[in-house]
Amino acid sequence: MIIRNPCISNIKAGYLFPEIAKRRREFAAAHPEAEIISLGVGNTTEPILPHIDRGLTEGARKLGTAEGYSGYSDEGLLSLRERISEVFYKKQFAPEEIFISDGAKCDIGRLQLLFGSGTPAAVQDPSYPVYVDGSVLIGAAGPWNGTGYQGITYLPCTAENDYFPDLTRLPSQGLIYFCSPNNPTGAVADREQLTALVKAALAAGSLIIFDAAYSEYIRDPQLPKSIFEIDGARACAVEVNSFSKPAGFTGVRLGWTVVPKELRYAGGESVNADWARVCGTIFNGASNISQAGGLAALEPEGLREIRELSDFYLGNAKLIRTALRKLGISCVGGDNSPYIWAKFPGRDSWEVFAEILEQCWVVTTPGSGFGPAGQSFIRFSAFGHRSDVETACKRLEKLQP
Ligand code: PL4
Repeated sequence: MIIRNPCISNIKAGYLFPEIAKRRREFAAAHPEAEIISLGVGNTTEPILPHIDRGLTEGARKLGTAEGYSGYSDEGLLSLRERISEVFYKKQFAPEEIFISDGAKCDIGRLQLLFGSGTPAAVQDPSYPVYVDGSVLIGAAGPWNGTGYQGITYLPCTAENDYFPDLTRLPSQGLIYFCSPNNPTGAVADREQLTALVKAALAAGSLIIFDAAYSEYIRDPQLPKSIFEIDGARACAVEVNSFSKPAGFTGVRLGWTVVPKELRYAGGESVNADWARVCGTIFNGASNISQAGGLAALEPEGLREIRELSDFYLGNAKLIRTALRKLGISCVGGDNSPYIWAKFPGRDSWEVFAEILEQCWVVTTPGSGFGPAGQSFIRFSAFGHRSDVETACKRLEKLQP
């Protein structure tokens, strides 16, 4: 029979979110009376708001007409790429530098393929598991050495360093996955910190994959929403972003990646040209309907709706944070991000996850699933109906911190 891909054998555990779903199913099967509420996976719950919804339905309707029909749109609608440049980047990028995708996670996977198995990587610890698991799957990292995967530099981000890593440990000529606002801690790097990151990446000859999937949750006007607000970033960074969390497109699927033209490899070749080559080979473009929705989302009324929707989830975040603090549980995040990062000193994350599920019927995400520095933490997601969040907060009072 065919031999298993050894990179897959290197993966230590199941992917975090299906593992949580499995444990939820097992608990529900054993306790059919439990009315479970999820503050686990960061999955949007509220209906798409009317203007954006009209964009989507109109996009679908047009496909049924001779004048409005369209087929493949590999690199994305020109009008959408231009509008993204205008809304998010003060028009600093040409349309050829913006690639429309079916979401940030899918682009992270394709970026991993672009840089291949020989490139070392550094991650914020804790961080979104796709950076590490995807690196293992393509053979850029692994096997597991007891505390982490070989080939990955884990950069602890804790209260002690203000959730910003020690940049002296960056790999040379490697990838740096950096997510701000961070999933799971909710920490947002300030301008000074991102300037230091860009300088360090340039000095190390490394490339930053900046994940800005939660940028529309930033409310503090002093905090940068994009790595491209920082001088020098065009020579050392790509940015992935998404309509999932701001517009409720987790199921619709739409995102984008910015790859500046001046970004070069050590040998002088263009990263932008290679990215176009990789995407052209293994991706056939985002859905035309999603893109029509994305265009509506970036019109003034759509942007107002993005603000309204993200304000709603931030309202949930405030309720969760307040409830936890009232119980004496120390936590951060939730002010410029939809995640609250709560500490349970000396405890195992999965044990606390089980306790919250059993005592409160609330699903959370164990911090250790985001990296070694996440041990003893729990992530609470603010994506939920308001009544569910209120009920969950009430039930959390059963916890003994
Ligand atoms: C569960 C930092 C959530 N099945 O929807 P996309 O692909 O545009 O964006 C995904 C994404 C990208 N970057 C960051 C993210 O946190 C996410 C989504 N993360 C979470 O609970 O951490 C959903 C996870 C989903 C998944 O595996 O992505």
